[in-house]
Amino acid sequence: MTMGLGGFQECNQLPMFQEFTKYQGHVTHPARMAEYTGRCFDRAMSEMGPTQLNIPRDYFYGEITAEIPQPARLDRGAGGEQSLNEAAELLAQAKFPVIISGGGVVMGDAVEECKALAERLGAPVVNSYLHNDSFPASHPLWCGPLGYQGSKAAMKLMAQADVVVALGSRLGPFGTLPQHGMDYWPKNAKIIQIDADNKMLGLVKKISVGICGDAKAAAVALTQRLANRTLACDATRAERGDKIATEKAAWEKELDEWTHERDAFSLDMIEQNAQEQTFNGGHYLHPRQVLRELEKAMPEDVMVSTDIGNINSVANSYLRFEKPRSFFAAMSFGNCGYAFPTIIGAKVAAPHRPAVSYAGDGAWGMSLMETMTCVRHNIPVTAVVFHNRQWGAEKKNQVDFYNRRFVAGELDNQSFAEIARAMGAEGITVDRLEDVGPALKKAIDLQMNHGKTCIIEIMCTRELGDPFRRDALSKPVRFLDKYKDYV
Ligand SMILES: Cc1ncc(C[n+]2csc(CCOP(=O)(O)OP(=O)(O)O)c2C)c(N)n1
Repeated sequence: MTMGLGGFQECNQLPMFQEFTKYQGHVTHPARMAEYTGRCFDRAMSEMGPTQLNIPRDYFYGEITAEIPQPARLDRGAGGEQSLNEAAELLAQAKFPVIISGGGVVMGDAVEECKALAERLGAPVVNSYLHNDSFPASHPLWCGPLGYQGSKAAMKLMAQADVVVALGSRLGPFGTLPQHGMDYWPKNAKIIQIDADNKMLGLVKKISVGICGDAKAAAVALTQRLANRTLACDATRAERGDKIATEKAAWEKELDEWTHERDAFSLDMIEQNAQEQTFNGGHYLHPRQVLRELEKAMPEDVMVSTDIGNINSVANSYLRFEKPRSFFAAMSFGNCGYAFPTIIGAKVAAPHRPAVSYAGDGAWGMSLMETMTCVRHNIPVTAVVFHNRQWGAEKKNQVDFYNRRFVAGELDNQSFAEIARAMGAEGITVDRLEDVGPALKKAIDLQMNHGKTCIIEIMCTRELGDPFRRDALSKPVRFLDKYKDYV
């Protein structure tokens, strides 16, 4: 009633949220409350994103008689006949097909159907960026994630593809840009893209066939079309299987041996760390070694959320899952402070599953107060904090593009384990490699059998992995004399 008159906390909310929502329902009359509420839920499902229901405050009170709308859910189906037939034809001729299993496979419960298609083709399956739970890691055809800090095996196999099936994937830039010095995207390959949102088809990468459909139904339709035919790739199934196994073994070996970053800055940091006082007689640990130990100690059926930061990005190579809805990454939102609240939400939704969040110490500073939420509301989770005493991802840009002129990159923190204990949770500080796995196991036991939240802070070296977007930054150009000394 008083809108526009400058009341307490008044602001125009609809334009604020417009950019982040797929639909905004503004209730214009109390009698339409149920209708708008139902529509917001329906649109969130059909548009696959958040919607906003805006209720003027005075409509919170009073009585109405309304029909409660039934949820309306889209039956998307497999896609158009013609595009499915064209895709099947391309696949029948393919000599080295590769499948990208994307977020649509997770959202559409399509892992089994993706598996059936992959097995019919004998095709390697790579996860799209940060959708590491879109295909079981124990499957012989699984090759790991594409893109930023992803699997070299996935990228090397991708580079050989003559036909690519992007199943439920936007093919976003982070998952297709060059990585590990490899420009792996197969420029001459025919791309079949399947997405439930037609606006994603051909948006980032040029495609040969676009299928607007449900990932599960489309995978079934393609597998059916290929079931009783001889495919060009049938003859090389065993040979391609060997290639997949060889590339995967080579990547695992490389990861085992990759205990330090290999650039000049990291070497300097290793030296500096050696000179630094060690922690309680322990050591600062290299992030890659820590991530490998955590991977080995992960419990079955785990849910993991990751934050935004350098170590969290490197974690991509070490996070493997057996079933969907297990990995919750910040994706292209890229917001620091994301992982901990997210895993708290996941734990509430699935209390029977172990829940683990990863965060750097900077991002942890943005979210650690939620430890009290866990304690107060009995939501036991496990948080791993990579305590490298810096805003690493930002520093990496200052190393690569600003000649190591660090601006506000250092974080000399207090003990996060002690802060956790002060908030009523358990806290463990890890400064020896052999303690990483046991610390995680102990924290999971506390979570699952004693209802306790535990924060594990792991003392890490200041070494830094590859940056987010080499393509998005360039060296500064200095025009003024006073800046000439700065390269
Ligand atoms: C809310 C928010 N603020 C700032 C950033 C920019 N940012 C991206 S990564 C990063 C550094 C993260 O540092 P830390 O959590 O300590 O992890 P590290 O990089 O050292 O592993 C920052 C500040 C962001 N993505 N989100």
